[in-house]
Amino acid sequence: MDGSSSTGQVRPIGRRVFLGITGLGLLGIIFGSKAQRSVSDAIGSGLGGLLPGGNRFRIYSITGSFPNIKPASYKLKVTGLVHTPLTLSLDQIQSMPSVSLVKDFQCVTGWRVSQVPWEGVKLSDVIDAAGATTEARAVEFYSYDGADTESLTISQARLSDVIVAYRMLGGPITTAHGGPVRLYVAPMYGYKSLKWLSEIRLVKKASLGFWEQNGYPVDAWVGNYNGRQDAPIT
Ligand SMILES: Nc1nc2c(c(=O)[nH]1)N[C@H]1C(S)=C(S)[C@@H](COP(=O)(O)O)O[C@H]1N2
Ligand SMILES: [Mo]
Repeated sequence: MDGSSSTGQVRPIGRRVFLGITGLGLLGIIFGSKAQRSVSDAIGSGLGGLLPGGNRFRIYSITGSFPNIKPASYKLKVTGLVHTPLTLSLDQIQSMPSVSLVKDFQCVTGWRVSQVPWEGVKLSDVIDAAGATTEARAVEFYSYDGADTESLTISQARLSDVIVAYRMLGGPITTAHGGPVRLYVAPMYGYKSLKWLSEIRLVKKASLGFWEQNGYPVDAWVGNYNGRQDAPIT
């Protein structure tokens, strides 16, 4: 499996197991501890032990493996209802105006990581670089894993805390966390933050993404979920 050599004793739970025996609650594909970067490791926060779940990311992959993408060969396509379809290299993305955010990351299954530093470019700037046509009402996202898909409405996609991220936790986004480039949709549950982003496609109406086909809400605002109250991401 790509990435296993750098992550120690990794034992991913992949798609076959999920489809065979689990529901979404167990889809959490939890890798060995070396694959996880906690905020306390990365930025020296002492909060980790106080939060349920230990303030740690769980590393998720629907496929049970990681696409291994060299930063120098990474490409992001912007397609669909745009005036100028684009294929952007990592250098080109990084030469656009950048934004830095420090915000919590909340998975719908309950774990939360506080005050994660993120850096990237606004999704709305990427959309504007290609020029959405007036017909474009939604945005679909595709992953180099060939499995995960997501979507947002055009107005959600234009929020200033929805970014095409290339740094998190104080460094380049690792392969396990979806590098070189992933989405970070701050106000929504973590399943919207698609990893190994390959394509942004402007459409009239979005088709259901992977997690939505499996029962998660299309509008994933962090808040009340299944009776659990999650503090909004501010
Ligand atoms: N390509 C891809 N992106 C994904 C997922 C996935 O399995 N594959 N899992 C999602 C879910 S449910 C969460 S909570 C976050 C977890 O991010 P992490 O693996 O960096 O902790 O990634 C999201 N993006
Ligand atoms: Mo999640």
